[in-house]
Amino acid sequence: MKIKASCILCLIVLAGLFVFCGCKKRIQTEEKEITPIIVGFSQIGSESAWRTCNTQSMKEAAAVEDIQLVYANAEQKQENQIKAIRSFIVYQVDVIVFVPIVQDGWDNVLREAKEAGIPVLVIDRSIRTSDESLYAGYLGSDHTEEGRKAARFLQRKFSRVQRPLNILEIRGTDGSSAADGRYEGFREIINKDSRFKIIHSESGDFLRSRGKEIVERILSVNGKLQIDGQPIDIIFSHNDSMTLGFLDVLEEHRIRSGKDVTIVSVDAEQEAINALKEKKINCVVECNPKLGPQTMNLVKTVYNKYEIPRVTSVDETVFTEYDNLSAITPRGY
Ligand code: GYE
Repeated sequence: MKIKASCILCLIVLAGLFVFCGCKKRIQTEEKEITPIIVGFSQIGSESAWRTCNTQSMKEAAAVEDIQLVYANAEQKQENQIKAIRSFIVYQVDVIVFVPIVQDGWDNVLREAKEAGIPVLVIDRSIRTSDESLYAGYLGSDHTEEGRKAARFLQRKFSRVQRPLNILEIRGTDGSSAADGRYEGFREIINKDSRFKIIHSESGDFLRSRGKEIVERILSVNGKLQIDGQPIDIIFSHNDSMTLGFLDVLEEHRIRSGKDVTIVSVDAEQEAINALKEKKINCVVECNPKLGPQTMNLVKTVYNKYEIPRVTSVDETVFTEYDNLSAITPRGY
């Protein structure tokens, strides 16, 4: 008999919840027993180091706050996330937190959560809905601004250059707010400057392997880092995993990344910061994965039936080749 992987995942989530709810921990205090808050957390998967750090931050922050986190890994599939959210509703968790893999397609399941009276927090990636009352609030980065920051660095770097500058863009997961925001913000600035031309844009799904494959293919088809005879001057990659995937490929072809080709990446994981220090990357736009502590604060607020802001933002910076890089504190992932 053929059992679908998604069914197995659902069963695991349900079984986990069953065991979990059955042994819901009670904390004794001097006056009374406190039942911990139960949070159902639907995570996208583990496509990047950023994501692994994000999951870890959530688990650690929940443990610090004595919040019981029921974690479901959707293995990069929206349908698995919808199933996980439905199981959280069945088991009446107190709060649902989820990272939407893509922006659209959540209204039905969110309506079910609302009817069940369970508040929902959207974190990291945002959603598109016609009914904002379907979730309590969003916590995460401004991905459009990250795209703008990447473009502003290029304007600064090439402020005295008059020749045309060709860009290869490697996008993250299409339909996700992270990739769509970076795509739009980048163009908003770049398109106003006639020197810059995006000659090729392709999705690498935020995966290290795909970043590598895309650049390998361009090199094997064209023999050089060029497309249809046009040299690639700049690579804008939507995350560090994809960037780190192609850095070695460039080296193998004796292309000096950071010199022969300018590299702009997003996230700021330690390995990318090291490459920035070695001048193999020119700019890294920070995107902070450590959302756990802020998420748990919002969880407690909505659990206690207080309102939270529609959007809670995260502090982020940009690291460039012009900065004092020795001052960067260890990234922790
Ligand atoms: O940039 C990438 C991850 O959603 C902001 O997802 C996040 C992105 C992050 O896989 O590395």
